[in-house]
Amino acid sequence: MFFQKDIETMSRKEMDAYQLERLRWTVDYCYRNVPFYTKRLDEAGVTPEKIKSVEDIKHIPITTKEDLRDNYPFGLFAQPLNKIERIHASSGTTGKPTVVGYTKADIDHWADCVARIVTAAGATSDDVVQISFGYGMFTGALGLHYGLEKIGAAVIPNSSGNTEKTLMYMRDFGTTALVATPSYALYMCETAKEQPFPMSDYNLKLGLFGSEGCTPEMRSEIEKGWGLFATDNYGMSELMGPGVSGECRERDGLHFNEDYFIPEIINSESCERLSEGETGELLVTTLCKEGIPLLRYRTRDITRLNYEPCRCGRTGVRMDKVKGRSDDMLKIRGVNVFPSQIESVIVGNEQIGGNYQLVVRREGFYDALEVKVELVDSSLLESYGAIEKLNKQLQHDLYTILGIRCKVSILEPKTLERFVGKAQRIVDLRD
Ligand code: DLL
Repeated sequence: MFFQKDIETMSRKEMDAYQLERLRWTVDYCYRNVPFYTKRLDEAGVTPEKIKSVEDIKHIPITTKEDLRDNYPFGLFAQPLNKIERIHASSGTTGKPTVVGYTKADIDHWADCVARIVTAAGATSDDVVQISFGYGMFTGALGLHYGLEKIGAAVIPNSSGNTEKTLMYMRDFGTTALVATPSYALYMCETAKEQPFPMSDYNLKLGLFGSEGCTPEMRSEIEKGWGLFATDNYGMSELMGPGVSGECRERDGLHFNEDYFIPEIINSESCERLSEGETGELLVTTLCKEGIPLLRYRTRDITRLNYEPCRCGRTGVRMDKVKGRSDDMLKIRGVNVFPSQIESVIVGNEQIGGNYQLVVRREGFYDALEVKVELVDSSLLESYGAIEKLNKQLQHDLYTILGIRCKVSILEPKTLERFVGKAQRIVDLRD
């Protein structure tokens, strides 16, 4: 079993001492190997000697995605390419991707981080795991792949797409665990139910989901559909990929791999550090990375940290499920709207499916939000009264949760696009 007790149950005092040593190492390593950081740290007057406690991290300048883009492709690498064993890139849809490189040690550490988290989620060497993330530049598939191999699971690298074949492998190989985005796991379930095979032909017990948000309502829909136990896994290519944090069986926050990463929470607008327990944007500093170490990297993800030990016995800090991103948070008529809030209303309604699309338009001086949803049963369309009632109900529920009115369009089943990777739910038609 890949439970690293000495690290995972360390006291806060021991972890602080460990992190302090690694933080000093990282600052020094960045200073010596990355000209971008030499300049940044000089400007800020930060030297490793000035870091006397983990708290002193606040004096280090913040690194952003723009810094990575400005230094595209390899400008922030701390090692020459002959020391780099693997290159990945982010899955961003706009502009140049952010490129990351891993040394041999980075790849080993990455596998350890993932192995720890999937073990906490309940995966073992008895599992047959199907990886339905896209293999390629995306870190999700290979990250989980190496971590699961490390714990001795039988890994099926079937990638995303070709859903019918994926389902055939799942039935024929007796797959016990599925790795996918939650939206793809739901779509796979929808497809499985349309096929002439009973759901009892599947043997799934564990879902290792991640790479995008998933509301509790959507998670329970996936769990009911497949009859599995689902955990949430968080990560980011710039930091490593999956393996930054993940849920254990208690599912009471995502355990952070604190010996590899220091998390902080800041206010997205002022960039001020927030106190323990406050919700804000996650900043992460890598502690062991050689290929591309990052100091105080802005993730744009909104969450909260909890330093209480977990019921599972692990003592490290846990982060809440990501509430949304500060940059895909929609501002509608001055109100902050997170797609996850809308998702919780949609998935909680039994007459409509889990797929939805949010369209934002400018109407006159105002922003208007349209929420497109799909019916589960198309026969409802025959009753105008029933559709009208459902529409009013959804508008009311959305208003209650968002505090703004929006238009609801109820569509026939399976009209909206399906995604095999991260779902793209927002269509913003404002300039
Ligand atoms: O999505 C890494 C990953 C792969 C994590 C597989 C977990 C499982 P990127 O493609 O660089 O990396 O996207 C990173 O995805 O900043 C979040 O906004 C979002 N994200 C990742 N995991 C979660 C999650 C991978 N569990 C960006 N919940 C991050 C919500 C998530 N959002």
